[in-house]
Amino acid sequence: MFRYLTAGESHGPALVGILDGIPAHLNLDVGAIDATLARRQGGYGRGARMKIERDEVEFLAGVRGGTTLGSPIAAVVRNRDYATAKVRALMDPLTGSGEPLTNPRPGHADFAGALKYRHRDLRNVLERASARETAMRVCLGAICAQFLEALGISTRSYVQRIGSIVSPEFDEWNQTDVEASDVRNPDPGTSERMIAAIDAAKAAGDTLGGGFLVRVDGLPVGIGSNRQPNLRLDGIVAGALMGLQTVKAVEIGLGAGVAGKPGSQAHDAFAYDDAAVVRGSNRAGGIEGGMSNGQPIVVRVSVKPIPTLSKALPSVNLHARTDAPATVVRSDVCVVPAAALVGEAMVRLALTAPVLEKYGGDSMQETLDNLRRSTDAAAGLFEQNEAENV
Ligand code: EPS
Repeated sequence: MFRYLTAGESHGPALVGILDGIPAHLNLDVGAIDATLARRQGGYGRGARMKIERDEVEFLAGVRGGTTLGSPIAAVVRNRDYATAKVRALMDPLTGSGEPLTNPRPGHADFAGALKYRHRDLRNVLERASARETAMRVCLGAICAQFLEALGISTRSYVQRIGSIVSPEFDEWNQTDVEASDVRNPDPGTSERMIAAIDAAKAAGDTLGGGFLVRVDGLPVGIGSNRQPNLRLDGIVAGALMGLQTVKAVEIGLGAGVAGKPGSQAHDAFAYDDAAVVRGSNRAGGIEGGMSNGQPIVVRVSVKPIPTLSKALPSVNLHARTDAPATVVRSDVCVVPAAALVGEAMVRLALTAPVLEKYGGDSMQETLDNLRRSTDAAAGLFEQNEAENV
């Protein structure tokens, strides 16, 4: 069974992650993991905290000489902010204390979490709810990226929307154009308009949401299952993305747009091209019957504007029991570019489990052998006569 866990408060000493179930003998490129962590820290619209942090992975277990051992992988990303005396006094695990935060931010975990855990200081909720935690998800997802890439499965994304600025749709795009854009959109004109929108929101004391598209190439047919609801690949992918802070909607393929289409315009017709079965479209987004169908997986994700506004929203002071503006803390204006990278990580983490369920393997060699046998069998299925086929 493949599984992962993260722990860590936004201003505590570190973020910690455990990844259990990655086969032995995966050669890890640690530089690539750190480069992915650095990309998540970028993006136009990030706040002052990102000038303090320089996220880097440190392995504590499961890796020797740069290669996975098959044992649980334990990883740490330290919070540099914790090095300051002020933050340490607030957050030291044994002695930390400070003035309580009392005014919940509408849209944040503050209010529900305070009542749920019986915390009178909202800091005890917001520390874990903070999207700082996504640095560890990206770290673990970057390990999964290397596992999946060894199997020929790659994942990428671009930002599709920031506030009211909507990008043209790209079926194909050049990833270097995405990397060159501060808002991770491949079109320079769209990027400029998105940046201007973020500047305007910042000047108004406001925040902006938006959306991103994630695409997976190379996923073999038959990942996920129609056997039970919780095994369906669409549910697994959507659930993972909905588990990311700020995400409010996930669409696969045509998504919500399918509701208005007649059946004749909603599906992907089959045809033969020489001996190969081909499809002229990918309206299903690569998933049919809860299983991958061999086409790219295409997922669109919508995220809300973050709830920490410098021009505070109306709220209450839960201690004084009066109306009062929401707590204002240092924060970002727009996190959509970073969220796109975390979305990629969530998709990789989500796919690793059903991929391992199908191919298994305690070592990379075994997983790759199983994959090869399975794809060979699928390719030859209708070439053989029935007797050979059993
Ligand atoms: C966040 C608030 C900001 C962000 C943080 C998420 O942190 P701080 O309160 O320290 O300024 O920078 O994001 C990160 C630290 C990160 O690594 O993404 C929040 O309240 O969610």
